[in-house]
Amino acid sequence: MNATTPLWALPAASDTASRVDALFLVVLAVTGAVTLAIFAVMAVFAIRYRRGSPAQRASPPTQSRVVELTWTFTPLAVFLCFFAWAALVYGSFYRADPAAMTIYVVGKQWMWKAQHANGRREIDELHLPAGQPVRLVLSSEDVIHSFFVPAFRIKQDAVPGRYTAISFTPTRPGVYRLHCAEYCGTDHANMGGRVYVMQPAAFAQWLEQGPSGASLAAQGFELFRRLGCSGCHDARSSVHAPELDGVYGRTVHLADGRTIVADEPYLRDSILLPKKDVVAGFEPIMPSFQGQVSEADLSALISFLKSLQPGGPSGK
Ligand code: HEC
Ligand SMILES: [Cu+2]
Repeated sequence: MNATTPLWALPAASDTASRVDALFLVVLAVTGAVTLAIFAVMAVFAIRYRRGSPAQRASPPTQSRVVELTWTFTPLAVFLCFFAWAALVYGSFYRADPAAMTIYVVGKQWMWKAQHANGRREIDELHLPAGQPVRLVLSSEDVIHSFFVPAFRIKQDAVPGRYTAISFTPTRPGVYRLHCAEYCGTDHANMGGRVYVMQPAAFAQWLEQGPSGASLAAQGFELFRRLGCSGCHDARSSVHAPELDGVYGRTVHLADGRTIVADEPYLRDSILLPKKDVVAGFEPIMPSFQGQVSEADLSALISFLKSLQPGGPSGK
């Protein structure tokens, strides 16, 4: 899409876009039809009962239960259908395909930084393969930003201190605009860039190019040793700390009786706020790494923890 493309010609470049558009068009059609019908009836009545017309005006009806029930419950039913449909569409943004490719995206005044699993990084650009489900895990280094790609019809806040995620499948190769949709300071209007949806083969080639560094999980392993995590969490360590193999997706029993599924937000909190969710059977001796790790470090550490799956490192 370029600057001269009119808004109504905005392409639908993802599965979410088609779902949002279908809902929007049906709501527009139904409310538009009702609006036209109301204006038509108004016009008919204005003409029929105009001053001096021979219309019958004696004893107008004052009450009709059938009419009142109909105009109350028909719109209610129609709007509840819209609500249910919209809830399904909304829910689909947050239900990731198990095969989805995870990309970490960090908002920062005033840029978007992305990290792919193989270690490739980009700024104000995001390359994606067509037809492959992706899941963006968003965070922020300063204030609230909002990741907005109109051609995908997705808009998701990136909030400091926590992870948010959104899932979709890009469907149409092309170049689309990326914006920040949450006022975040002086250069907010310039915060954004381009999303490139590529054919899978071209994407695989792109991913291999560029500065060849370690994968995100390998960078995480490096940090895991450098920050001293392994000193406690290594199987040979004398410190009583949980075994981290297969931690991602595990159901964790906490000291206060709650159970929680170890997802990315949980792993994040384990590192930054270890006292928040203390694992049952362990002493709360783990120090907080708040201020010692950047958002980029966190995504590397979490990728590493996720790669510690019983099935072997996956790097997803
Ligand atoms: C001083 C020892 C120590 C260090 C250093 C340490 N941890 Fe821990 N960690 C623990 C203990 C003890 C627990 C269990 C109690 C708790 O939940 O706070 C734990 C819990 C965790 C959990 C939750 C595990 C589960 O089964 O749910 C994760 C994830 C974790 N640590 C990751 C890390 C990472 C990553 C680092 C390095 C950045 C690190 N830890 C450094 C001792 C440590
Ligand atoms: Cu912003």
